[in-house]
Amino acid sequence: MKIAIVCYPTFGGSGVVATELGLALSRRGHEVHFVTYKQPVRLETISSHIRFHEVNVPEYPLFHYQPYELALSSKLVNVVKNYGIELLHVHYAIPHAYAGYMAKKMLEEEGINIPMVTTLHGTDITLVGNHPFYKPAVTFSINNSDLVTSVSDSLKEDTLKFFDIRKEIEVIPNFIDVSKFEKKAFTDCQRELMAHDDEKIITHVSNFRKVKRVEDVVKIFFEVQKNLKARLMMVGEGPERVVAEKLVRDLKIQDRVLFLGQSNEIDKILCFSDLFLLPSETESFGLAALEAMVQSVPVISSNTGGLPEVNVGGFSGYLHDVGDVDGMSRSAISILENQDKLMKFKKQAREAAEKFDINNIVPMYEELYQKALINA
Ligand code: GMT
Repeated sequence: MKIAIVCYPTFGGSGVVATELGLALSRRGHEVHFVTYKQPVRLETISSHIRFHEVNVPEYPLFHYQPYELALSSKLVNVVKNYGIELLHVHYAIPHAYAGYMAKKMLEEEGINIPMVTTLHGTDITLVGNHPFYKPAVTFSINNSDLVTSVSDSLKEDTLKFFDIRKEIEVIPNFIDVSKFEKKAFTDCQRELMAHDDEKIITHVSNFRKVKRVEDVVKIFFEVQKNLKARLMMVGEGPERVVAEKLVRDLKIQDRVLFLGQSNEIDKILCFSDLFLLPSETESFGLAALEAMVQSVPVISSNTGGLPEVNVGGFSGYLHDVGDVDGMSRSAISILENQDKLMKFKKQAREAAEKFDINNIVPMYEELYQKALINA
């Protein structure tokens, strides 16, 4: 099948999922065309089955805001026509579902009927899409997609709660390539560069937005390091990084906390981590938690949104109410201070991640595409 995937190319979870899906589909013989404004960060391999089409928005003095949706929908029309694309798969409703719908309509004028699948990822529904500025357009583009998926049951419920949706929403969870982590391929894990043998390594990875509650991460770590020797790795970039850095200085724990910025080596960092913290305000799925779990890193998270569908309480880690820093600190200490318990949770975290193996999930998308083509 020839599929065009529209996604954000940056470090966000939706872009990562879209890119990994495209790569997996190409390995299964499909031809995948990525259409976005920059080469997606995880799109390292270009092959005859993978193409990248850059969307350019020329500057013009009249434009206060660059009309990206217009450029994207025009690009989609050209890519569909020039490469014989059979299906559009747009990730993140804003503005991709809207632009995809416009492309679909323009193509219809030329006698080309192309089905569009929209995958909802989280903030496009819970934080941004729900805003009155966007809500009518988001509702319209979801209702006018041929098929709609969400990455968790919780996100499906939120979508039905916040929007007037007439469409069926199919839940297809995010996934991970378990085989990639089968053997400890990272012999160069180099834990010793980061911490001494008697220190535990705690990690947080995010885009450092308010919703991630990075101050809670620092506060939890502050409590943990009072009880045992530990270091905190803060990975990612975003507006809340300065806030977290200030708190670290105020608490005088600079020598134990490392801010690593955006990294292409997340696998390597997780490889030597003992515990992962994700105390988010809301999280439709929590791909970062799954990426930790597959590397046998237990997770302390909030119990919000789709997180309980990923992090199994008392098994792969612990979940607490949003903002319950004391509870999260106690759970973190209870895992880290007891080596047997840590080993047990590490094994269990990996076990819980296996349910989301890529080989279980990608065929669900293929089936959905077939359904879309039949109904088109
Ligand atoms: O976490 C973010 O703010 C980025 C956002 C995105 O679109 O990249 O992440 C959302 O989609 C991910 C992939 O499906 C999910 O794993 C994240 O939980 C979700 N983020 C939120 O719901 C806050």
